[in-house]
Parts: sequence; C-alpha cells; structure tokens
Amino acid sequence: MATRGGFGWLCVWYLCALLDVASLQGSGGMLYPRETSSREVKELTGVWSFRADMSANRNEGFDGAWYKSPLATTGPVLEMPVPASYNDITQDSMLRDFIGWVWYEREVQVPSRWVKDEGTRVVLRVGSAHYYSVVWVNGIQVAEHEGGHLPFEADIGGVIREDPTVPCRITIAVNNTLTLTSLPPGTITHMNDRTKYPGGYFVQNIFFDFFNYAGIHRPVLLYTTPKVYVDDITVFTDFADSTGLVKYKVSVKGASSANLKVTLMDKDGHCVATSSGPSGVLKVADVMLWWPYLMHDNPGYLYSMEVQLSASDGQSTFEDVYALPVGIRTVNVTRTQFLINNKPFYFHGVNKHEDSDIRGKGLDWPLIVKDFNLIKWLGANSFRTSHYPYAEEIMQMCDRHGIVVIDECPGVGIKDIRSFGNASLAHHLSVMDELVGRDKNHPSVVMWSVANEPAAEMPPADYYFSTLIKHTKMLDPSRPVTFITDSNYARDKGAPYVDVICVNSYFSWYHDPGHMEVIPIQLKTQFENWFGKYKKPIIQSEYGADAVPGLHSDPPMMFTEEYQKNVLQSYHSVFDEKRKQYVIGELIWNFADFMTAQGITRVVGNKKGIFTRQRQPKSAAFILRERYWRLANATGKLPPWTRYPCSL
Ligand code: BDP
Repeated sequence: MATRGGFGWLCVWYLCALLDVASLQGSGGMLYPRETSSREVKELTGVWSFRADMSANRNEGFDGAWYKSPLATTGPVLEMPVPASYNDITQDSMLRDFIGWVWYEREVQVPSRWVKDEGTRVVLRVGSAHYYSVVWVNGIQVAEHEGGHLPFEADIGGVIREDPTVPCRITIAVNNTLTLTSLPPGTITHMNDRTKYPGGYFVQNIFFDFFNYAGIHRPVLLYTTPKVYVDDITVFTDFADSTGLVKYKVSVKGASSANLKVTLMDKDGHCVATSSGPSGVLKVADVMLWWPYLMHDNPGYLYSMEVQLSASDGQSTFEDVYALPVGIRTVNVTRTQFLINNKPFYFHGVNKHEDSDIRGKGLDWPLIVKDFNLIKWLGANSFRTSHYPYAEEIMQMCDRHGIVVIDECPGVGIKDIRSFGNASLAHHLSVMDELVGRDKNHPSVVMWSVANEPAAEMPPADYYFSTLIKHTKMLDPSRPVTFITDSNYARDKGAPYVDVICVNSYFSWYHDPGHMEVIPIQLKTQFENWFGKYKKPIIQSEYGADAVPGLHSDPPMMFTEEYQKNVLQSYHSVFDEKRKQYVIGELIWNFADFMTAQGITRVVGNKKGIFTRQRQPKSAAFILRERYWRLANATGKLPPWTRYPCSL
C-alpha cells in the first residue's frame, strides 16, 4: 500500500475506480439483523433444553433422530442458557471437558402475522456456535455450518408455514471436535492401552492456549424481511479536502430489479447526501471523519446509511429498509507508518479473549460494557481479536467508541504439517470470506489478521500463506493484511506477502526465564532483523508475563506482580526508541486473565492479564495506564475532558 497524503480529486476517483467495491462482497449477505420499519427481530435468548450425547461413538442423537421429536421425549434434559458456553454451567467435569455432539432445543411462538404473510421471509440466525452445527426446525434440517465465531442463517418461512398450528421447535446440534482441517485445528487421540485407560477413551489435542469452550456462544434470533429484500451492502469510504465519499454497492435478492433510494444521515438525523440505484457514490460536504479514540475530540463519528427498496413481483409490492452505520475514514500503510485519515496512528492497545467466569465465551453485555470502560480507562486505542472473530455487537461498540481493531480469523495453532493441505486451505479461505463478508463495513476494522503463530517454517507454508493473503486482499483491497508471527525468526514465510509485520515475543519468560536484563538486547535484535529484511512497519503484537494477583517479591521473581511490571517497562524503553523509526504499535498480552486447558504451566488459566479474570487491576495495569495516556498525549489530540488523569 502506498502513502496517499495530499491526494486530490483526480487520485481519489482513480483509486475508487481501481477499487471495485463489488470485490469486497462475500458469497451472500450477512447483514446484522436490525429492526427497521420493514424488519422485525425476535431474540431467542434464555434457557434452552440441552443434552450432551455421551454415547461411546457420540452418535446416539443422530441414530435416534433426536431432532424429530421434543428433546425431553428422547431422554433427560438439562436447562442451558443461550448464549453461553455449556462447559462451566454445571458441576459435572464430564460436561466441562466434553468432546462431541451436544443438543439444544427450544420452542418459539412465531407471531402469526409473520406466518400468514407469504410476502415475509422469516430467517433463523445463529450468531455463532462452536464448531460444527446442524439446525432443524420441526424436525426438518434447515442449516449446516462449519466453524465457530461467525454467524449463519436459514430462511425457515417454508417450514413453519407447512403446519402453522404447531409451535416452531428449533433443534441445534453442535459438535466441538477439532480436526486437522478445522480452524483452529486439533487432533483426537484414542488411548487404546487398557492397562491405563478405560475402553473408548480419547482426548482432544489442541495447539492453542485458551480453553476450548463450546456451545451456542452468541444470540440466536428470528428476524423478518420482505420477500424482496436488501441482501447485502458494501461501502468503501474516502475523502478529499472536506468532502467525504461513500462508494456503495447494494445487492438485492428476491427480484431481478428493484428501485433503491440511498440516504446518508448525520448523527442528528439530517440528510447529508442521497443517491439511487444499486451502486453509486455519496458525496458529503464538510465531512465528519471517523477518528480513533484519543486521536480526535470527536472519535467514532458514524453516519447512518439508509437503504430503501421497493419492488414488485407483478402481484404485490415489497418495501424494505435497512440502516447501516457508516464511518468515513481511510487506512494506509507506508514503509514505516500506519495512517488513519492520512495521519500517523500508533497502536497502544491490548489483546483480548472472549472469556469470563461461568459464561466462558458466551456473549454477555455487562462484561462487554465493563471491558470497554476498562479499555478507555487504560487509555488504549485499539485491540486485536486474538485469536478469532469477536461478536458483531463488540465490533459495533468499537465503531461507536473509536476503538481500532485488528480483526483476526481463527487460524490459531496451525502447527501440524497436515494442516497445510488443500482441504485446510479451502476451509481457511472460506472462513476469510465469511469474516470479511461480516466485518467489511466496520470503520473500526483497519487490518485483517489471517493467522496466529503458524508453523510457518514448514515447506507448504509459503504456498498456503501466499494464497491466503492474496485471497484476503482480493476480498478487500482497502485494508492491509497481516499474520502474526513469533520471535522465531525462521518462521517468516508469509512475511513477504503481508503489509505489516506483527511479532509476538516473550523474552525473559519462555526464553531465558527470570532474566529480564536480556529483554532490551533481544527486543532490539528482533526489530532490527525484521525491519532489516522486510522494510515494513512492525507491531509488537504480543508481549507480557504471568502474574498471580497478590503475589509479590522484590527483587522481582517470575509470577509476581513486580516481575510482570518490570517486564513491561523493559519492553517499553525499546518501544520508545523504535517507535520513532518503524514500530507502529504495542499490544499487551493480555487484557485479562483467561481460562486454558489444564497443564503444568497454567495455574487455573493464563495469568498474563493486566486485569484479573474478574476485571480487577494488577499493578501492571497502572503502569500501562500511565504509559498509554502519555502516548495519547504525545501522539493524539486530546480534548480536555479526556486528559489523564481523569475518572472515566
Ligand atoms: C502466545 C500465543 C498466545 C498465548 C501466549 C502465552 O499467541 O495465544 O496465550 O503465547 O503463552 O505465543 O501466554
């Protein structure tokens, strides 16, 4: 990507022409379900019936067709909240560590007007389920989806209209088994030594460092659209001087032609631009750009792009309305800088996990809002969705609050050479299609990350990553692409194709444990090697140390709060030197403590959080807070009300 400072109209139009917005579109639309004058939403959040298939081959549910009749008629059921991981809900360790199919079911009263009106589409949408899902409505299969972290849906109007007198029974079977071709990959080992293990004993091996939570993690809902409807919208934004440009494309389903009216409203509801037709450019005079938090006194400015459709199938007329939040901003990368709206942006942020007590990876509003409050308290301006796409609701919060996102796919733990084969690559490509399709319109998303710490030194990695990265750039030419490597410099296959080098390193932790004095020299060597070879800007995408809250020692020892604090400070002095050259960001590992598999290096989870899992600060949080606000003061434009120290 090239720097674009001082571009005039000519260049803007040239760029717009180069960037065919159509290429940002995935196979089908996955617009976030919103209520509008033509669409209704019914959330199916609450308690569902649940059963884990504990049979030896985990196939009893399919053999006994559990989807054909109410789940309670085929055996005992538990009450299970949706959304939530099922693992930590009961006292049963067998369920916490369960591998295989689990079955969810609930009945829904569908509003009769939805059923009666043949001109209404009724869509069932699952925000995410880990990892392989099959969905039935009244015993009829309506959807099948591979992969967690991303939504999928099915039009169920036909099924519920078959017999409007029966309530709508939704059954969802979810299998959390990870294989060599799933994302993340995993393997199953059957323990056949009867002197050591009971019959049929098997374990799931994973190559990543977070608990393999499973279940229905995000809201399940029903929503309606008219039969002719807005299926997808893609926007690409730019600006020249004080004029904003929103190049858009709308795809319509259900009719070969439709009349479209597109209106862009500002925050106060005033119309600032209009257009008609399935594609076009909205020009916004005196544009309010979308700026990151702490970079501007009015961050996260969003317009609302209202698309109104009307179409006729000869007998009836259909009208649909969809409102998409739009932030107008640009992103560019030079050899040494990351530019947002042509201004240098320095990432001072965090890596997160979707993880909390009891809920596991289940979407939880109090937690989401608390985390945003902590991010802002910390003075962080960004995070990376390590190691998988986060909930759409979180991405929307980022848009509104101006929190910049590096959006990562679940390509974590690709360590086995058999996971570099064609089937794995094909799945990885389609996950990128789904991710870009879902998140392409979020102004907060400034970069795609296709993988975390793959075994990129393996011979097939070059083909795998060149294909993956080229594909991602083809899907979205408007954003840079990266993959996250580690301090093992041999793992640089793929680096030639990325726009930004992201490096994770754990000096004085996994290497030279206890020797903080080596951090400055090793970190400098790391930066100089990568920049020397690739001449691309670098983000320190992970660094940190475990600290058990309340454990202290001076001089510092590993696992104490003092050690974590000192590790951070040793990194910071090198960052301060290199950020004047080509280091464009630092993301702490991790925002909060999180659960992992049990093992001899983890004491009830990973303790590298600067906050505990319950979101209380460790000493390191205060070090980081001071630093981030200092960086914000130095690199951003802070309005008086945000100047540190302040209470947010
Ligand atoms: C990094 C991984 C991250 C781990 C972290 C750690 O990217 O997922 O949790 O190490 O070990 O290499 O704490």
